[in-house]
Amino acid sequence: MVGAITKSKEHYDENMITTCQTKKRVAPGLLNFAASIVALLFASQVTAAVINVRSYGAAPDDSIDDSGAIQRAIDAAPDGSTIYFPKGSYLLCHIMISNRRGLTLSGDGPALSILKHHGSYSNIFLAMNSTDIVVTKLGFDNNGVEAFGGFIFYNAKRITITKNHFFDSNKQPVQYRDRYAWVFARGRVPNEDIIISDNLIEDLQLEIDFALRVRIEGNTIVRPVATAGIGIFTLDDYSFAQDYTIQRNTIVDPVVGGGGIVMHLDPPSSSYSTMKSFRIIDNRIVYTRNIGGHHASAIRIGTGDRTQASEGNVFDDIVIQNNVVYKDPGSAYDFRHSVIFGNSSTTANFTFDNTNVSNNLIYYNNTVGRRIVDIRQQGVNYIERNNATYSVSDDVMPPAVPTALTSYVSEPYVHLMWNPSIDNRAVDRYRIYRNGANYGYSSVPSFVDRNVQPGFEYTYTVAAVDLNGNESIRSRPLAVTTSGSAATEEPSVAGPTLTASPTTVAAGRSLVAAWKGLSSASTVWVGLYAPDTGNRSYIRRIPVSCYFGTQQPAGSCTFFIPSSLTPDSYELRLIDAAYTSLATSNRFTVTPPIR
Ligand SMILES: [Ca+2]
Ligand SMILES: [Ca+2]
Repeated sequence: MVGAITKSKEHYDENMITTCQTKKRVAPGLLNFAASIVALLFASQVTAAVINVRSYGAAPDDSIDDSGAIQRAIDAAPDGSTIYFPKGSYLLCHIMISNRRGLTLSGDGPALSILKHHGSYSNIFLAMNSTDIVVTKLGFDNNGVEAFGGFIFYNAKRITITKNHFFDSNKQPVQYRDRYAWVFARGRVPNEDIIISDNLIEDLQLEIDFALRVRIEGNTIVRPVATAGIGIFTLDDYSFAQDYTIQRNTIVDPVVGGGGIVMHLDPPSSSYSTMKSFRIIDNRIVYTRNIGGHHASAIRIGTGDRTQASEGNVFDDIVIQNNVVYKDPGSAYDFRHSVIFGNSSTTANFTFDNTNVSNNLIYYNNTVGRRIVDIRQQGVNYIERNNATYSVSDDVMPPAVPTALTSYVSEPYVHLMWNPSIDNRAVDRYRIYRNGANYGYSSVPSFVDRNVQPGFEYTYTVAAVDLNGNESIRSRPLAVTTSGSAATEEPSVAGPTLTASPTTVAAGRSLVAAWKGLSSASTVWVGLYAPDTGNRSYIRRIPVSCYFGTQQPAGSCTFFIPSSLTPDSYELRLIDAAYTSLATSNRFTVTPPIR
């Protein structure tokens, strides 16, 4: 049936719940409610604190379930506390945050502190009637939850979810059931004031139903599995969703029932619902070269089935502007309807009022004449203009902006980490900026800055670069202040150092590369570079063993300068196998060859 999309009904159901793997739990209900009231009363008498889950018995990186310990830590935490997950992988499920206010869940970064689903409950966290919750710097692993899943909120207010990574180490079939990272479901009262920013979500979906004032910004969502990458649904009659800003997100391969961004009646027969004041702007929806199949639109609003009658529904004040849709020329995927689709009919009986679909940019080799924009039942004050289509033969799509740039302080260095970026083909490297200037490259989503002084603030941003040289938007900036006071004399250098001598050498001759302070046994090279180039752009390199023997903490090699090298200023770098620069030498001048 053309246009028929009905979501799987896999919403929260207490009857589905069994237990976590290794402990007996009381099903949520009056007992738990009473317990959380006790916890709340107890909590209010205690000063807010940082609660380390390990001090409540949680033990990472073993095979033992940590749900009980984590639940005890949360229940004992006073309002305003931070529940801290030191780095490691914790096993848990169905942690209840019930009638709580002012809790922060935080870790050492989404690559280091992992909360992995374990057992047969259908969720990792369930937050009921709770306000002022922050979730940050954590990795979540749905680990094969078959339906629903993830971190679920009901009746939530003032929730901030930022700098996390949600993934699934046990991927399930696609186009089968909706499976979530974060889901705000329909409870007694609307969810309000929700911010979801700077997160990476892979093989799972994001859904925010029945809510007021929602900001979904700067996230990357890869391979949603059933209905939508970012979905907003009514979930029966008399629902509403209002004041949503969905901007600067990247959605990759949403080959799902609905599309990349979807706001739908659910079920299509639902009535008397309002979806009003949506700003869907500056998002990128990307179909990679490896994706096939067809069905979804990039952005889809209205109903999943316009043959079903409904009444009293309002779709009003919807702006879909400046979005980019890119279909890689190698992709076998094709749209079944239009790229941006507003689905209604005289039977569905609602119109799209005060709707503006403008300045969207579509890279698409449209060989079958699909409509780019098709909004049915255009209502009052409908505007549609400047939606341009370009055919594409090469990769012009930069990678998604790196998310969740965080630092893990390990004095005296600054260790930076971020979520992997996603490209329609492949990310080649990451470019690190310090205080706004190009500072280096990394082939992996981390970087160690060894050239820092105590008592200084450094501001970093990171961009991803693909094989074609397309560079992403830079990440959100991260300011890191090193501890200690600013040095008044020559700072002691704790990291490796490298010197090149003499400082003038003719092409075709040699200089001496000398290093000290190497502590790692990993493969390290001395490379010849033009200044301000990436670490992969070496002109020549040799192992610090000078091709023989073993690597020593300190030593020197004779370094041959090719006779073909253009006379200019150059430098040597110590680089490891991951192309991280451990040290940069003094610069030296290469003069024309002596003939
Ligand atoms: Ca454990
Ligand atoms: Ca690309």
